[in-house]
Amino acid sequence: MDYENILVTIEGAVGLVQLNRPKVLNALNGAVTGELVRALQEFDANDAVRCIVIHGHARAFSAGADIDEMSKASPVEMLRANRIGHWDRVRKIGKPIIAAVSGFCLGGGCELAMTCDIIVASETAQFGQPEINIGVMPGAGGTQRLTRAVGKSRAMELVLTGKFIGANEALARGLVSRVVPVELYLAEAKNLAQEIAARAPVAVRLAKEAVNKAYEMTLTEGLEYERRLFYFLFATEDQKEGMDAFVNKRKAEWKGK
Ligand code: CO8
Repeated sequence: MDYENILVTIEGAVGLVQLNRPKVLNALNGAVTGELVRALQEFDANDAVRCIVIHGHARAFSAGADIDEMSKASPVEMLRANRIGHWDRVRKIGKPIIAAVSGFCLGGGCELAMTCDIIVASETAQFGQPEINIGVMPGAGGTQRLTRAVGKSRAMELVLTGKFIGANEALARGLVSRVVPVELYLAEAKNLAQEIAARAPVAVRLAKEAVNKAYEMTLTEGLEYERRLFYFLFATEDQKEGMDAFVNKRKAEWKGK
């Protein structure tokens, strides 16, 4: 795998992608986003990988889209490059993705983290949508996902002023699932990923899908959708195995089918 802007490794059943442009705080240019999507799609197709972690460095998860690269772009160039289309591809990855966030997590970086399924943050993490300060606005989901996460009033304040919130406020408002000291955030995310990776793979994939549907469906539609996926899981060998293992007080051996 020939990547220049990210580092890709596999530990156990966890695929790791590190954004690797530390000098510019992991600013997301076209090359990074293209490589990131390719790595995620390769992990999604690799049966040995059951959960994915995206991280940056202690100082920055990512400070957002690469402003240098965008600064002279015309609308037609933006449309043709369709960088934001990459985010749709991240959203379509079937395996769970954890964002391990430390330091700056801003603009497109915050939008990337919010596109992931779980955010584990270090105490130093700062989240924000500062696009307003450079004459634009969030374009890759910030107005929608941040609003759903923290509520309209606080999201409006953050989007309209470009100010950041810290890890503890992000935790209190449900934007992140846990906050740990900076020296532990990556290990914490990896441990959580290993825990998820140890669960029945098809059930994990469908459970992720169902939780994400909660943002897109009415309650009645969502409940029906969930019920169909639940019934479907009774067609898997892992359902038989999981329940038999429970009844016979032994550890389940998942087959992923
Ligand atoms: N793009 C390009 N370079 C950046 C970016 C960025 N987003 N952020 C930081 N850098 C560079 C700086 O230019 C600097 O480079 P150099 O050393 O060559 O001067 C280096 O990173 C270090 O940055 P600072 O010296 O500024 O470090 P500070 O600690 O003083 O400040 C900040 C850190 C507060 C994070 C500051 O760098 C900053 O405000 N950065 C810009 C944040 C921002 O506005 N982000 C939003 C960008 S727009 C966006 O994300 C739109 C998304 C839409 C779709 C996404 C598709 C991919």
